[in-house]
Amino acid sequence: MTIDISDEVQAALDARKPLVALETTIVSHGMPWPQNLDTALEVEEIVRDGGAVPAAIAVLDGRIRVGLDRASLEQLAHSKETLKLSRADLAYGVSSGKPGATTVAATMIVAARAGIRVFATGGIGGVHRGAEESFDISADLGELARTGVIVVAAGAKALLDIPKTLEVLETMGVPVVCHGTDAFPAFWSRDSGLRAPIRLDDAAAIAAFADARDALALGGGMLVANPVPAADEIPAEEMATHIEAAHRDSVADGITGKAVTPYLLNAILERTDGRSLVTNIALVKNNARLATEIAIALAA
Ligand code: PSU
Ligand code: MN
Repeated sequence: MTIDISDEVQAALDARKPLVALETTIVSHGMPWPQNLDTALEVEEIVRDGGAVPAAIAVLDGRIRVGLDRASLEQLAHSKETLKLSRADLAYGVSSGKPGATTVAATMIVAARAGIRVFATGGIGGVHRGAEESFDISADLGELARTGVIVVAAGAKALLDIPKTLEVLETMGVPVVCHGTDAFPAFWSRDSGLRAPIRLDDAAAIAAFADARDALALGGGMLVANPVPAADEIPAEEMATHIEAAHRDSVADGITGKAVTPYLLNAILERTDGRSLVTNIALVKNNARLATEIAIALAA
């Protein structure tokens, strides 16, 4: 086996304690230094304070690692060489021995192997704008369809094509549960203008729904869309101009493949003078809180 589980995570698994998986692409490619490391450490603290055990996932020295110490998180946060690993190249991270951070898709794969049912992140990948030309659809969507992990995210970024993203999720049979809202959230903004496919108002209801899916052996995961707190949101109208501009730049610069999402996140960070990052950090922490509550409800 190439999966190394930390002592803390293994002890929690053995004792059937609640666990929350965490991705690391958000650390290596999603946020700048040093906010990326600070946020990763604070998110772990939020999970612990809430009564669960955090399990950050990455590939280091040819081993898949579940449960990372500070030095490992720091390495991922600092290194320009860190690979962004999804389903297609997770095993390349292992065979090459290069350090790799895991996307939502790859984190789901590893979490499921380790027996962790809940995972907190910022936003999922989805159908990109212009996908009818570029065919750029994140592997995160296919993974949600096949791997049984509950992913808590602040919806999908408005720099994606949100209507198409929701259509693909529905086609693939992935439940989209909006937490405490009738509107599907758009990452930095609370309302994408699209309706919640399913609304549930607390962790207990979400856990009961997940258990009902398991009882039916439906397979696959689910997306829990948790809106950013109102105090931290940037309204959709305001984001729209920045997103348009960032998207135009990415096309003009010929950005393709896995470079697209990190490019857009950075372009928007610059265009909002860093405000998008403040919002991003707030929503990740908010998702860690809800994921912890869901993990506890599932363990009860
Ligand atoms: N959204 C963010 N920050 C991120 C990502 C998404 O706000 O860092 C990362 C996640 O790891 C997600 C990945 O799984 O980007 C999606 O990349 P792609 O679109 O290339 O599949
Ligand atoms: Mn892509």
